Amino acid sequence: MTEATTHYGACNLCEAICGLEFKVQDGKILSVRGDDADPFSRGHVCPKAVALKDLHEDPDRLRHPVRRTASGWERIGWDEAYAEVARRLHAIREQHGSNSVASYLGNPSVHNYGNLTHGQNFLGLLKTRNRFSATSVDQLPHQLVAYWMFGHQLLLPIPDIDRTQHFLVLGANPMASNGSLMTVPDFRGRLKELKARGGRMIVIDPRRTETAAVADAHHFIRPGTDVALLLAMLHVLFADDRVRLGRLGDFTRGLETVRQAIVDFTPEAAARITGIDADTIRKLARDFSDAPRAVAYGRVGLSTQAYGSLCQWALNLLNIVSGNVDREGGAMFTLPAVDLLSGQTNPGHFDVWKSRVRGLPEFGGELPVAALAEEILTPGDGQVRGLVTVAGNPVLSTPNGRQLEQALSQLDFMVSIDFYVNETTRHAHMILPPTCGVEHDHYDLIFHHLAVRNTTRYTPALVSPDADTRHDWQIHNGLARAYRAQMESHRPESIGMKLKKLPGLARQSLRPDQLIDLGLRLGPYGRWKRRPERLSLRRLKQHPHGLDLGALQPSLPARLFTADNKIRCDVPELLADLDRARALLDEGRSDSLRLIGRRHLRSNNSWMHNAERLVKGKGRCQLLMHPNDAATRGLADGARARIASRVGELEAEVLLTEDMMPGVVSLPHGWGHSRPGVNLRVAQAHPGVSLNDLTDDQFLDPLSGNASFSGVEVSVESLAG
Ligand SMILES: Nc1nc2c(c(=O)[nH]1)N[C@H]1C(S)=C(S)[C@@H](COP(=O)(O)OP(=O)(O)OC[C@H]3O[C@@H](n4cnc5c(=O)[nH]c(N)nc54)[C@H](O)[C@@H]3O)O[C@H]1N2
Ligand SMILES: Nc1nc2c(c(=O)[nH]1)N[C@H]1C(S)=C(S)[C@@H](COP(=O)(O)OP(=O)(O)OC[C@H]3O[C@@H](n4cnc5c(=O)[nH]c(N)nc54)[C@H](O)[C@@H]3O)O[C@H]1N2
Ligand code: SF4
Ligand SMILES: [Mo]
Repeated sequence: MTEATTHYGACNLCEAICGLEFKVQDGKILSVRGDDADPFSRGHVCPKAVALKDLHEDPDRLRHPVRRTASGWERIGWDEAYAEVARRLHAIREQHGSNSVASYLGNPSVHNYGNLTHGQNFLGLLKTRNRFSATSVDQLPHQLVAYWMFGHQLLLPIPDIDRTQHFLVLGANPMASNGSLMTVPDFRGRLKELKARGGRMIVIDPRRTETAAVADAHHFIRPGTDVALLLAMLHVLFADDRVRLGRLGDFTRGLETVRQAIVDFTPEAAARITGIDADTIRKLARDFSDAPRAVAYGRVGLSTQAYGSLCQWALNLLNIVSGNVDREGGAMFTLPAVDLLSGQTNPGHFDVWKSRVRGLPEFGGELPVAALAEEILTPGDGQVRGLVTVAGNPVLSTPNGRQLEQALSQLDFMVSIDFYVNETTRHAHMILPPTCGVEHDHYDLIFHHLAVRNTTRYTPALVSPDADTRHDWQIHNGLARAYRAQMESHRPESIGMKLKKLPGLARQSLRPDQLIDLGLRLGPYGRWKRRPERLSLRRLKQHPHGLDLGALQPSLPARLFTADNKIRCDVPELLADLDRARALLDEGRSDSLRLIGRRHLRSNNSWMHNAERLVKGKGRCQLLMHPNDAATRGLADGARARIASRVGELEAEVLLTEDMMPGVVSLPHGWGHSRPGVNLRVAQAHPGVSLNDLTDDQFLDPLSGNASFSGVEVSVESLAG
């Protein structure tokens, strides 16, 4: 037995990227705790961190490639697996055209940098228009609006929470989620500091959430009506002559057009549908405008709704009109050590092609995932027959999961890069398991871009991988090699073509950490920029707790990517979409029950329910409902109810609480593990039901194609009666 050793690294489970301290002995993780010396997370952790150990030890985790056979999953070798995937997908493409193979990238692909650096090596060869990801059930409106207003889909405004005095939060619950598009380890601690310096937090949410509970004020809002609230607040700022652009005035255009376009969005009109009275709306606007430093922030509850893009636009406008963009304590932009915005990344493009069946627009080369099932189920030229999924579980996480499940079962060939046989991957013909979080090194390519301070940190692998697993990036490279061999055997390439492809191939031969080293050296704090930090990977490794690069700094207009280097407020697509929001004002309030989701600190989307320590105790998949709504339906606390929507129905226990707005019910997503063929023994013992068996693949933000999870119309009835 060797002595226990201590190691440091960042947790890659959620966007907070907390620093962790691990004790390891003989390849076994003895303990996991917060790293007090991490200058960013300051020792913060949540209960999920220890699940990194559970994940590593999980007997249900796949540790070698498997092929589905009539009698179950059969172990195969890697080379055989790569060759078969390449042969099957290539054959489908040869016969049915390039769009007949689709791909879906799930959320953890962003939390594991090898997927970002190497993911396109194979997927890029497929040259399909049918590319999907979790983006379109999440932050697509943020990226689309950033592309339109600031010129780049990744130039996202981040709340400067450490210096603001007024934090307006819509549709986010950072006390449970630990923050999103706002990498903010220790949210609770930072909020305490905000309050200690006299700042305030105001929360707008149809549920009195964990975050609302610690806010200075909370207002219920009818799901899906935030667009009216935000535009009415803007209306007030215009009407009161409170536009204070400050230095933004030099590089902001189109505000006058906006002012004229939103004149109908009065506080009175908004009050009718939001459930927030007109005086409160005026006060919300004036308090925001009076604060010396303020920032409005909206996340999943604001983007996954039928007006998601308009909401993100109106939110940015509120920050702009009050002079709070690119200013201390407002909405700022990061300057990360590996800067994806300088050169290599796609700033975005919109509606260059459309989905075949419904005509939904692409954004940045991806189509909305709500269209995936119909692309598989609808016959015709370009029908999807092959699918590659990477780190995703769309059966549980995209709208109308039952329909998608049916579609997956009809595919000619499906391969999943994943270490679990879950509700999605059980449909695959082959599963290729990558290493888990503690077995590979890591650098947060994305989350340093979204952080409330400029920081950088490299995480070495903690333990050696199992002999027969591969890193995600190695799997992508293995598939790329095999696929290229297939292409070559069908259509040999000329020497000239081969020479042309050399630079790409050279890039593929580098490991992720070598690419990060290059990115650090070339980056804004890099060795090659002659910066005092002189960052390279070697230098960064001398800081095992990470390196703080300072508070966010004003960076506009230089950092803008728009053609005229100005912030664009009068985006034609968004102005045109206002007609739809006006129709909402005219509709008035509907009396039907509206469904929303929720997150729990001990859960992480669909995939961490196989860790006993996270799921034990009372189940968490209940329907939350206001007592008045329950009384009219004859439902007592704890009763079982049938919940039905246009697309499906399910049964759940109801939990009565005044924390719900009357007329709104809530069910968490990511549950529903009782489907046959799943191999997650702990999760199957706590299965719950899937919220996305009720959400609707036809209910979207039609402008972006993002799923609308908030405000799905449902009926709830007692099962007893
Ligand atoms: N109704 C409703 N639906 C929602 C949401 C909601 O609020 N309400 N939220 C949406 C949001 S924000 C998101 S991001 C999506 C998430 O949706 P998805 O990304 O589709 O689902 P996850 O549950 O994150 O699935 C993660 C999968 O990745 C695998 N995995 C984990 N780590 C790795 C790794 O390192 N490599 C590989 N190859 N695989 C790995 C896991 O085993 C699991 O199968 O769900 C969305 N769905
Ligand atoms: N513990 C845990 N942490 C997570 C995750 C997890 O599953 N579990 N998932 C991670 C991922 S992928 C993401 S994207 C982030 C998400 O991070 P958040 O956006 O902070 O997470 P949610 O809890 O979904 O917060 C959305 C809030 O919007 C509210 N809401 C719903 N509809 C509306 C509406 O119409 N208007 C308004 N104003 N509010 C509405 C909901 O009640 C909810 O409180 O969390 C990440 N962190
Ligand atoms: S808050 Fe997120 S990053 Fe921090 S320990 Fe929990 S899961 Fe990991
Ligand atoms: Mo997400």
